[in-house]
Amino acid sequence: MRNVTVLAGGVGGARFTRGLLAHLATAAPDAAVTVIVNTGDDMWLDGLRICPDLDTVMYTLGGGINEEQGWGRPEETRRASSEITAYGRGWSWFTLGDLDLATHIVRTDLLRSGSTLSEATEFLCRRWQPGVRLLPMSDQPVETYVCLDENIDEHAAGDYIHFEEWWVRYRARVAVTRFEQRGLANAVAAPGVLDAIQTADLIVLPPSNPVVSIGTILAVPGVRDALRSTRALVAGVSPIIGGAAVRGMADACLHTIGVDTSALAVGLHYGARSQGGLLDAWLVDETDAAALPALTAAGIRSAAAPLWMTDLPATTAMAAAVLAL
Ligand code: FO1
Repeated sequence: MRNVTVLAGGVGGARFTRGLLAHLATAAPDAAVTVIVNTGDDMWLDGLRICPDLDTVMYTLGGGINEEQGWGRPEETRRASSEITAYGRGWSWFTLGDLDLATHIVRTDLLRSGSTLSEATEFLCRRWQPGVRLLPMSDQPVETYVCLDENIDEHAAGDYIHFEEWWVRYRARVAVTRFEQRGLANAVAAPGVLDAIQTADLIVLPPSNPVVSIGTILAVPGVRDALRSTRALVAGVSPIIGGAAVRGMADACLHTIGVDTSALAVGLHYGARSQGGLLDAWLVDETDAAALPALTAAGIRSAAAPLWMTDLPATTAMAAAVLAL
């Protein structure tokens, strides 16, 4: 087990990867891990380039994450963002903490000086030392927008708003009709991304949001084909336990694309590699063990294990279960 590649979104992907690293430290000490991260949540805010999922993975693996929140820094203050709000600028409902702002300022400084997002990410990782190679899915901007199905505040049905506004301001409780990844047409996989998929021994789809996180990475030209042709085994971990999203509002996203909120439905949504899909294996929680026969019948090797990512031992055990599968 020398090369492991993870396709990750934010909190779920970061926490799982932390467990994976802990497990590999004993099970396969010479393994190298590459994490390909969704950049569809990225945006320009207050003149700064915000990359929520890259920062969540970097902080989580680098020891700088606010553990309760799963994003941002611990012991944060909001003095600068309060001042920005006092000017009537920015998003008052989106917390840019003072410590977190330093990351956005340094990244934006690098981007304005001509660095690519990959180069800026590598620079930031020199400080945080996440213990993985952290790759944005693309160096070209790709932003997820959602189409509102109803009027709310200053928005009307049919309007598109940035995913983060839907997610943070409205907690995904406003009905949307579709997702649009803006910029995809001009996006290419970032340097090293396709190679990390093609040369991996194992590829893991962690319990990130299958629609707006994993789904966005899969939409980058060439990624899905690389996953289909790689010699690596592709194993996924269900983000749904007992018919409910483990975290975030994945159920709202799945509903929008017409996929049931169940471990079985998401596994079938990714599909069996033997049937042109992505998965060789799919790990579900013990409460969803009833789904195993249907998954096996669909050509997806499956098993049940505890999937609540309560702490590091739990995520380490999850990683062990994936590798055993
Ligand atoms: N999530 C929230 O629920 N509220 C916030 O105010 C918020 C601010 C924020 C700032 C920087 C950042 O990197 C992430 C932030 N997040 C916030 C989390 C973010 O919405 C999610 O991590 C992902 O976008 C969804 O996977």
